[in-house]
This record gives sequence, C-alpha cells and structure tokens, in this order.
Amino acid sequence: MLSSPAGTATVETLDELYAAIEPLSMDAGWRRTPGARASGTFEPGRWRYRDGHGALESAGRLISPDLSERRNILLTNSGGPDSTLVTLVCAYQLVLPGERARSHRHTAGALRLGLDVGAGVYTIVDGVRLDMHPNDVVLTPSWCWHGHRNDGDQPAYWLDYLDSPFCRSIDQYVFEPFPGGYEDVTETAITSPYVYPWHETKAALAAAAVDPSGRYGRCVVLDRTPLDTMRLSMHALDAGTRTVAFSTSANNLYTAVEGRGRSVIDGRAFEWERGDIVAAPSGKSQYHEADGDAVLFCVSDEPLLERIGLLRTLSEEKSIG
Ligand code: GTQ
Ligand code: FE2
Repeated sequence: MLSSPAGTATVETLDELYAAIEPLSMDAGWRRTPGARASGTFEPGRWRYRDGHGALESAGRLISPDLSERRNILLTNSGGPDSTLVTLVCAYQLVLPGERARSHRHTAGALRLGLDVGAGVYTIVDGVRLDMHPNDVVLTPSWCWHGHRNDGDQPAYWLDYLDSPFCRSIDQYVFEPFPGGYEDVTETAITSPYVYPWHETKAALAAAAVDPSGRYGRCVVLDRTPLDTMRLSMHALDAGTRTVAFSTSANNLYTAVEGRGRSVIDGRAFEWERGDIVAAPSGKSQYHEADGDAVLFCVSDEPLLERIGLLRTLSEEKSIG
C-alpha cells in the first residue's frame, strides 16, 4: 500500500478522473488510439526533378553553401516537416562550378545519386576524393566526414537520401562541423567501397535475370557496403513491363533513373521520368509500369525493419489478376 493515497484515488466519474490526471501529464490509455502518431500521416507522393532543378537554379542565385551548409531542396510529406517517408528524407542538391560545401558528419547515414553532374565533381569522405558521375551512387555512411566540391565548369545536381528522420525520431541525431570547415583531399580513390559507378551497375543490370516474383524487374542490389538502415537496389524494367503489385512494411523511395512510366501506389498513379521521386509509405500496395526501357533506383528502410523483426512483405498477385 502507498502511504498517502493521492487525490487521483477518490474521483467518482471518468470525466473527473481525466481532469485529475491531465495536470500530472497522464492520460487514460483507453482514450487514445494504439500506435497513433503525434503528427500527420505519410502519404504516397511524387516529386518532379524539373521542379527541384528550377528551385535549385533560383537557390543558386539566392544562397550559397557558405551560409546554408548545403543548398538542398527537401521533399516533404504531410507526415513530418523534414521527412519524405517516416524514416527517410530525400533532397535535390546543387553545387555550382567552383563551389565547395563544408565538411561535416552526422549520425544519419546518407547517399547520393548523380543526376546532372559534369567532370570535376566529388565528395570528400574521410579525406578520400570520390568522384561522382551521372547515375553513380556514392555513400557517406553514418559518422563519416563528408564535404562536396565542384572543380568543373557545369552546375552539379544530384539527389541526397538520408535516414535522419529515423535518427531524429529516436533522439539520436548528432551533427558535428569539421574543424576549420573544409577537409583536405589526402587520397583520390579510383574505386571505393562507397561508390557504385553507373557503368558497373548498368552492366550488372544487363546481365541480371527477371526476378521470378515479377515484383522487381531485373534487379541488382547495391550491397557491397551494406548500410544498417537503408537497402539500395536498381531495377531494370523492359519496355512494356508492369510489375506485380505487392505491399511491404518497409518504406520505399523510387527514383526514375532512365525512361518513362508510372508507379501506382495505393491505387494512385504517379507518372515519372528521369530524376523524379515516388514515395511508397509502409503498407501501401505498389507496382510500376515502364513505357520504354526504364531503370528505377529503390532506397528502402528494409534493413532497419528486418533487424527488429518487423519486415513483412505481402504479395497481391491475385488481386491484380
Ligand atoms: O550533403 O551532407 O540533403 O548533410 C541533407 C543533409 C545533404 C549533405 C542533404 C546533408 C547533406
Ligand atoms: Fe551531410
């Protein structure tokens, strides 16, 4: 027995109970929805590269990475202000010719996909120069120092993908600026475990067989350096392909790398072309149609869910017929 019964012990109605516990930062569990989110819900969505490119052209005139750390345009969802999906955020980034973006590190893991990138564009990861070309995937895993430079004469546009919404959601987002701002290049890598060059991915896709499930087209997983939170895969869809619909507890971000087509997420069709992003939130059915030969890049939070025993995939082959 508690030595002194609290005021909460003597109320006579539910309304009095609610009123008594509210100032104590308590609430009755049965008044709440189990698993309800404090903020909004994540919706399927599609973002256009042409819109991101245009916004960055303007941002290129209006702000510099000296001021902003990064010149990036976030793809936001109603579920959260800095989130594209509950665990992932995606952004278009621009580095102008001659510009440098300071080095920093963060607990969030990140990667980039080159879009319009000319010669002389690179990320410095822990002192190592990693050059980026169109459709290359460049990793900057959690806590690696990284900064960007464009020594070329063309503006460099790429896509960033980060797990920072997940890190923030568990209060584990830590950020550190590099001492002095800019990290020097100590080594130039010809090949790196952090780079998936497009010429290699393209050759692997050409040799890949169609996935027997019909869900993924000809699929290549980029897993030479597996990330703890994100699974990366490239999907070649031959002209006229319609993939088999499925849903998964994972959150998937699809980027059109080549070709045109549409993704149908939870029954909503989103047309895409190069550089466009489609977001498929957890639990929503998804399939893709390619008009001509197409390649989709998928960034998924599967490894995270797998590790905690919450990865579930559901085939919907029958309902699509
Ligand atoms: O390039 O380091 O879009 O730290 C967001 C956060 C890019 C980056 C983003 C980042 C970066
Ligand atoms: Fe960063």
